Amino acid sequence: MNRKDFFKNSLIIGGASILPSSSLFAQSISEGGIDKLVDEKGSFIQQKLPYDVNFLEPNMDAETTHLHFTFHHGGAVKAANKDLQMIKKAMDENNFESVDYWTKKLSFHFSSHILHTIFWTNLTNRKTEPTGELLRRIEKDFGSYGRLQSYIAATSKNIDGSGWGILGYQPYSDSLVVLQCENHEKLTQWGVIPLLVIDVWEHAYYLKYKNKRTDFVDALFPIIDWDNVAQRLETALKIK
Ligand code: MN3
Repeated sequence: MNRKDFFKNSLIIGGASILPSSSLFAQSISEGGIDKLVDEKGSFIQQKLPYDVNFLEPNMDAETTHLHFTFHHGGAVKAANKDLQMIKKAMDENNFESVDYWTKKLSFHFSSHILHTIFWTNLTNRKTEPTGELLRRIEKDFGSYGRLQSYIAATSKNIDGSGWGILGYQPYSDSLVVLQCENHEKLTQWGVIPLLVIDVWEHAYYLKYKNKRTDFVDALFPIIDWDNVAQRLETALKIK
């Protein structure tokens, strides 16, 4: 290879290393961002909270943020690793008697890990609003930003038991959708990529808001980081 070809090939390799658009999701979850949920060995890991525990005061109090992140999110990560080990053990020992139990648990715990990770990045202490492509799609799919807010608020407040209100991008219909997720993993539509998630498990609000889930959901709207939601949509559209 002569010098000219060498540089030409290097350029192609260099270009490839920037990653085609289909790999943007892989890039965002692998390069040290908070969405990196798994280490090189395939074990689940929890990144640091992207801000101090008092960053979301007064809407979300420091003690709740600390307990929620450390014990509820952190506990799900530990449990997901155990589920994974138990599935591996069952396969190694060729004993599938209780593998369905661990498979269900893994779905529950890993979904918790995914949603909590997104949840922390969806919140901020400054006022933001949807703009650009996100706003255009909100208006196309829900009529207006106000109508989406009403829709996702009602969906979140009225979940039976524990769960999440979710705004996601559905690639199969190329549209934004609202989901009412029970626990961490139920009532999804296959393929949906979560963009904005609202945790309405009691552990998210009981210290400050007691039994008033409605007040908590209303208090979350002013601290939603719509810039983060917009970035997540941009990535989701590139994956598609
Ligand atoms: Mn939670």
